[in-house]
Amino acid sequence: MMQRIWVVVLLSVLSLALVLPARGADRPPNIVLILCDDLGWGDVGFNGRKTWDTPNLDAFAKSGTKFNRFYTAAVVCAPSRAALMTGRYSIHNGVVGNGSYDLPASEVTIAAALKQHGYATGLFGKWHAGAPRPGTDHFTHPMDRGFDEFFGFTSAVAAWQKFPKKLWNGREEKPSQGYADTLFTDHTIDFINRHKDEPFFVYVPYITSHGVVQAPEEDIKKLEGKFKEADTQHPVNTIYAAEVERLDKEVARVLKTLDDLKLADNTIVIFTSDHGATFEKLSEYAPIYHDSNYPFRGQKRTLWEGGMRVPGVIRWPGHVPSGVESSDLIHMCDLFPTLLAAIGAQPDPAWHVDGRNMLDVITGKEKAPDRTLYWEWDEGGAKYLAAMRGNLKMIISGDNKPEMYDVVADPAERIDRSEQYAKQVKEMKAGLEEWLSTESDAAKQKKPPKKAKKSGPDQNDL
Ligand SMILES: [Ca+2]
Repeated sequence: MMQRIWVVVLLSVLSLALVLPARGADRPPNIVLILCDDLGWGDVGFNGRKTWDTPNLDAFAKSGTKFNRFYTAAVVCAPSRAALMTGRYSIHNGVVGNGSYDLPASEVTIAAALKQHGYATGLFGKWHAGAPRPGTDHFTHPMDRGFDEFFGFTSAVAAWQKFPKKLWNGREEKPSQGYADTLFTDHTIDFINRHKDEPFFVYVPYITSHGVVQAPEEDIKKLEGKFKEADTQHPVNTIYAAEVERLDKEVARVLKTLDDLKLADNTIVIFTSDHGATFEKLSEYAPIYHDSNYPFRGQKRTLWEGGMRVPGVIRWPGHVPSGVESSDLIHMCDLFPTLLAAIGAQPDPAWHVDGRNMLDVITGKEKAPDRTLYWEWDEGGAKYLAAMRGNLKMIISGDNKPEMYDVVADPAERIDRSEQYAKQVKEMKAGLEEWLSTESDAAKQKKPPKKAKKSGPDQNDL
């Protein structure tokens, strides 16, 4: 009898050991998710930028793994952010464009999921996960979507301003003074300080380098005369560079806070962008001058690599290898299940998360699984479809026939190999059609396009 009791006790201890994640730390890791806005692949030193400096980001990239094939889920703000928040493809979560209605209430965000596991959650920056729903003139509030705290923008158009006159602070919009990204960092630091003794998730969607080209004077001054300018009174190329240098300093402040509080070793930090740089008028064409998506073809609102491949770094000391570059294919939707796996949890099957748990991939234990990923972009007259498997990407732009590129050998997508890979084109096309047939009712319910106005924000600039 005594022996049986001991066996039961031993088994209980063993099963408890299996349930508890093996981390060496006495609590699950904190998560800091930094998302930039329209920041191009080539805008950062760790991806080859030499005409301005991002020393802190470069050091950060070396302290973790730099993912060279990190793909966004969508090529404008709202659907990219909605997919990041839900781990679901746009055609499933309903936010397929900036003109789509806000993220449906039935969708579960990563913040809400982490909250279920005892995380304090904060968002400091730009929310923007769709347009206001019919009968309302306001956006879904992040504090209704799993965030305990919020400071920043809900609206995309308001977030064009780098020196906003007002910002949301919790449930209230209040007068604001100062550079938005600096204010977001201030609030992030304050949040981390207040929650240092419990697991926290902080989402920091900075607004660099989207919107009106503006930067703090000291950062512009430092770069004065460095770039050719059409208008020396309004040197947009210099200001754009200054924005990114300022971003570098803001990220450094967040990282320093983790160091000072001795939290860095138990914190996962992710740095990425919502999609590639824009070559449109709102940015005053500075990203064209700087070739911000170099070496890729295309820009925001296209499914060329310049629209969808984004800077991607993950740091988690002792877990994610440091000083390493990875060619594993990571999709933005993977972050949701991967982060849950990192805390020893998993998404509820009822949430139908599309992303894959890539914990063993980001920790360098396994190579990325063989799978085909899909993209759709259809808004404002532009239409693209894409599928990707390994090095091969099939793209259908507008009514053109499918093209096939080896995006590793030919990252600028210049050599169409659709004839050479005719079999794969056929397979990917069939896969795409099957994928598109899974479109949700929410995704089909698009907001009617606004009539063109002579002045005021243009939908195409969001
Ligand atoms: Ca954006």
